[in-house]
Amino acid sequence: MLHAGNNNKNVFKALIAAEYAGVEVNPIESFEVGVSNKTLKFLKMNPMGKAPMLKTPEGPIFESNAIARFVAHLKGNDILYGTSLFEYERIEQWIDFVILHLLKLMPTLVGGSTLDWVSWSTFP
Ligand SMILES: N[C@@H](CCC(=O)N[C@@H](CS)C(=O)NCC(=O)O)C(=O)O
Repeated sequence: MLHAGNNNKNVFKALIAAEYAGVEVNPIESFEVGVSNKTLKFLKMNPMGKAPMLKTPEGPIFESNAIARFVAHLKGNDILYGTSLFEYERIEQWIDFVILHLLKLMPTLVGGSTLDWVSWSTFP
């Protein structure tokens, strides 16, 4: 069960990975940022108090990239993570490149404001 609001940009990565990997991930429809993530129950699973957070049978996972990677691996590495160490690292290489370089350019590319720049530059 994915604890996050439906319009949380950090959730899309996990949902896209889930779609490609054939994994069912269900965001909690009633999740309300600023309320649901402040409850004691949520904080016990994720002391950072941030969404998204994935509740698995083995325990909770927070940080959207970790959640996306977890989902991508669920049905076997080769579906989204290649068939060799080299392929795996090439995939990791492009994930890091997008996170560390490309996403910072998004406001410029889509004409964002200074405020957008601040929020995007702290992404993820
Ligand atoms: N690095 C984290 C960022 C998590 C984050 O900042 N989530 C925001 C929503 S996008 C949040 O939970 N805000 C609510 C709050 O801080 O109370 C991730 O990628 O999961």
